[in-house]
Amino acid sequence: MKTLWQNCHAATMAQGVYAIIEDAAIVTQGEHIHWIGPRAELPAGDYPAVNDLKGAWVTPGLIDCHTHTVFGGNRSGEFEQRLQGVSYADIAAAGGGIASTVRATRAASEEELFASAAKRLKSLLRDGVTTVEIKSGYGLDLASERKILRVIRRLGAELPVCVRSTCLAAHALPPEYKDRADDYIEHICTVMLPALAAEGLVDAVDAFCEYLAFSPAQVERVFITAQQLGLPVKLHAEQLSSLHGSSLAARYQALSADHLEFMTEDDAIAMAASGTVAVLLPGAFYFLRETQLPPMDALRRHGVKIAVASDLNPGTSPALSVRLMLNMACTCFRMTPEEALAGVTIHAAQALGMARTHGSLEAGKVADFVAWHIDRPADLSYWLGGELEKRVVRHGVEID
Ligand code: DI6
Ligand code: FE
Repeated sequence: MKTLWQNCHAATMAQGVYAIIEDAAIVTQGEHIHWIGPRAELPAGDYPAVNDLKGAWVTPGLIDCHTHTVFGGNRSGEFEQRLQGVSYADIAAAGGGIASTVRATRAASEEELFASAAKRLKSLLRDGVTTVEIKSGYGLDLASERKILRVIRRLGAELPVCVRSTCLAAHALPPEYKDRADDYIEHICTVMLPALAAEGLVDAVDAFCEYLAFSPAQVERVFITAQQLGLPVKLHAEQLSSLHGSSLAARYQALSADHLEFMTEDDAIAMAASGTVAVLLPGAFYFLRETQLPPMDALRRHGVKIAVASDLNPGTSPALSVRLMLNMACTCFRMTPEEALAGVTIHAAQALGMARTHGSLEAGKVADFVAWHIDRPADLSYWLGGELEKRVVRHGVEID
């Protein structure tokens, strides 16, 4: 059955720009967009269901392409300590930081992890998110990573959102492998990834390439294993220092390299050549009070596609709003509202390998869209948080 949605304007985001259609009409059929264009050109036909969008602006459903939504505990206590003058290094030496989240995550039941992650995910959904990527990476042993990945799958099954799962076993060194990083990488490649992939729990593989995490050589071993398993790769790269992880990611045709504050122009050239998306994470930049900006000019000049994501995690980006990330991308990174919106739609879809079916309003794509009661698309980057009046359509059906 065909459904007509009309009395709206559309920012279709095709080709990564607004590509506005004023006084648009959208015809959905089942889960897909059947036709979209100016209402004056609507094909004659029988539309048994007609929805009046009352002048709303329609955009693709938002896509948050980098989150760590599933974790135990939280670190607001550490945040408070740091503001009282305790250093990050002192906190880490006392067993805090990422290690404390790993302990809390290992101790939590699948049920507890699901309940806490569902609350956070619902918060993201209130911003019109219809697709989200969630990483493991706070378990760091086979059973705990499996537990997280199963929660990620269950979130996708039970909440009205398409969920992509990424295995980030190479996030940090677990305590039982202290001073044995190569052995842990070996364990990931020979035991964890093959088992988790065989169980159908993994859509992509990620790693943290950083002097305080894993070296490019170690990351490369993870990438080779992922490719043998037929899984696409992504990388946390150039967040705190320049190890050229983003160039390494490009060599492995990574879907994305993420963070990138310390990347070089040569890294940008390599990413442009391989079509690797630059995922910028303004929440982490802001929360860490980073001052090194990602090289926006080089990314633009070389035509690297830029996505924006929340990085929702307990240590460096406790961000529960994607629209707030749009504002931060504009204020912190000087992205335009148009670039920022492309960053949470079509370019985010590309960062997940889903651009053929998601991320823009085009005939043939999945009918995931949001009708916003706003004056113009820039309002999505303009307002700082809060909630905007909107209607969300997922797979052609309106959801609450
Ligand atoms: N980069 C980050 O900012 C987070 N992970 C990563 O790879 C930090 C995670 C944490 O501190 O819990
Ligand atoms: Fe991250």
